[in-house]
Amino acid sequence: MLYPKESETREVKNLSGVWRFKVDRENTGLEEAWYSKPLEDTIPMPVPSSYNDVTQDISIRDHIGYVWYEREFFVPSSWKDKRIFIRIGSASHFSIVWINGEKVLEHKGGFLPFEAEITQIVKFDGENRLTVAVSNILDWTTLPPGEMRAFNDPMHPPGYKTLEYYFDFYNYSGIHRPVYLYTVPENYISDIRVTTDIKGFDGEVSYRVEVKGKKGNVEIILMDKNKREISKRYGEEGTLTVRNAQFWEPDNPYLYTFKVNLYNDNKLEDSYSLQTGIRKVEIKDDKFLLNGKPVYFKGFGKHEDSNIRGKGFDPVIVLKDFYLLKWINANSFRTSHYPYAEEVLDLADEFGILVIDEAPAVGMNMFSLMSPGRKVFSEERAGERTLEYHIQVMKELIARDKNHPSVVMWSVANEPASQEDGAEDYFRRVIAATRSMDPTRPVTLVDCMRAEESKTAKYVDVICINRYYSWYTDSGNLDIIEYQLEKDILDWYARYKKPVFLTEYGADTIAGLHQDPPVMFTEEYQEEMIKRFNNVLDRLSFVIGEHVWCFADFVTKQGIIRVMGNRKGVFTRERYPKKVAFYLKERWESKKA
Ligand code: GCB
Repeated sequence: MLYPKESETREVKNLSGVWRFKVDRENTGLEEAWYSKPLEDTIPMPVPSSYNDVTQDISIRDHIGYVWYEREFFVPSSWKDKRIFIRIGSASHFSIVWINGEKVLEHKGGFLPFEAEITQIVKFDGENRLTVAVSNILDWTTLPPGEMRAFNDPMHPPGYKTLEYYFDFYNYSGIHRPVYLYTVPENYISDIRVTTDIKGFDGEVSYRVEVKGKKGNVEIILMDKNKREISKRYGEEGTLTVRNAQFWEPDNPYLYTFKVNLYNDNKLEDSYSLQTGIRKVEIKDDKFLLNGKPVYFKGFGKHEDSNIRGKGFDPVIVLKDFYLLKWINANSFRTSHYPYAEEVLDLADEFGILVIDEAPAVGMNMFSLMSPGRKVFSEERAGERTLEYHIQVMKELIARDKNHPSVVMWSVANEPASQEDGAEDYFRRVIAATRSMDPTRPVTLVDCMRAEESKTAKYVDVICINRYYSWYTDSGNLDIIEYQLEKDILDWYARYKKPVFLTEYGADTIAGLHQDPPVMFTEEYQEEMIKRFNNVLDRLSFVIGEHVWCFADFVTKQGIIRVMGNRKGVFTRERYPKKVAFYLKERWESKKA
């Protein structure tokens, strides 16, 4: 799936801005066909943004079910001989789209784009009405999963219901990423897949172009950073060799431009360009190799989360995060716990940040931990339908992100109940499907169980584990960390003989709280805890990375173990550094890349 981009043959119209918005309080909008005429009693709402924190109305913030968005747009007459698409970057979690009252699209999944061709539906002689209904309800056929809980007890009024979910971030909802209208010509380039390899000093750029309509003649032009042509080739499939190539890596994120031209009857019909980095990733002898050299991952698990906007895409906060990553000498992050905006990955390519790209499969464990005996990976919960959908999500994720040099590994899930028998077959199949869709990148699953319990570790390329010694267990006892962590990691390695990556460790820390000797929630405790963890990592040569949890404080659902959200950020939610940030900056400056 190609990102909408302008070119000699394509136009893009960004529909972001202030839309009309209405909460479907009784969830009757579909039945009453609200899409058939302009919405009544609306309020203004920004797109993209989560809607939850924008108004002062608690019933909007906490609404469960559909909300409706609407705006008008015009289609220029110059678009008459073009194909026209509408594309929504993401909306959480289930969306239906109408144009002039006609349904054009339905999509399940809150973190990936969806689009439809609307050439035959749009009007050129007047306003077009765009209506989008978005539901935030989760169930066992969505990722992440969740469930509606009905209370049939005397202490709750009749009909009282909540949406339960078992992941640790707030279920922000709404249209979260930009909405575009764009054009392509009658016959057009519908997809491009670029893979790269390294042969000595040379780079190999292999590609496959898909064309919809008349095939014509496909021309490929590879250009250097200064847009100078360095290679040219014809055909829908092939390989270009770049002599003495510049390889993409964090210290030199060199991007080439890969331009595709489609000619029909000797006339340029379509043109699309993307950025590509020549690089190779592989796992060899306990090491993660980038361009043949071992990489040590330094960085964070993150969230798309900021005040007021929630999960809404905002280039200001996104850029701030990249400058902070560079400032602290990080070289990587994980898109915990869902795919991030495509614009984020473009910037990761440009900034030279390695990305572990994670599926929205999170919250598939607490359920069984909280209610022993009840299984997640069973037919009534994460069964065959969830599995099929999970594979579909991996397909959509790979379709979207396959060409990013920054994406170096897929993570199929965060902390599923890997100890359950049912998890084995489930993840064996998800991982096998992922590998077959993209054989060029390693695949992992982020585990929180013990080495001997995990039934899924044998299928992954890298053992990724999350650990909270001295926090959730042996709370306050910093001295226990090194003993427990070392034993634990050695056990993983002894059993699986695979590189180990500590993908989460950290402590809730309220910026401004200080005490010495350190106690929990102070800035000193966070720093000391992370130092002790790092002592162990430094002793074990098969450890390939450390991602502190979390990059910044973020909002969670309310509950007694969260004080205005999860405070394990190395930066506050406003992106101010806590004490530990200065320690990490120094450590990562000298730590081998
Ligand atoms: C975890 C989860 C993450 C939580 C974190 C915590 O293991 O992967 O989503 O936020 O722990 O702080 O509890």
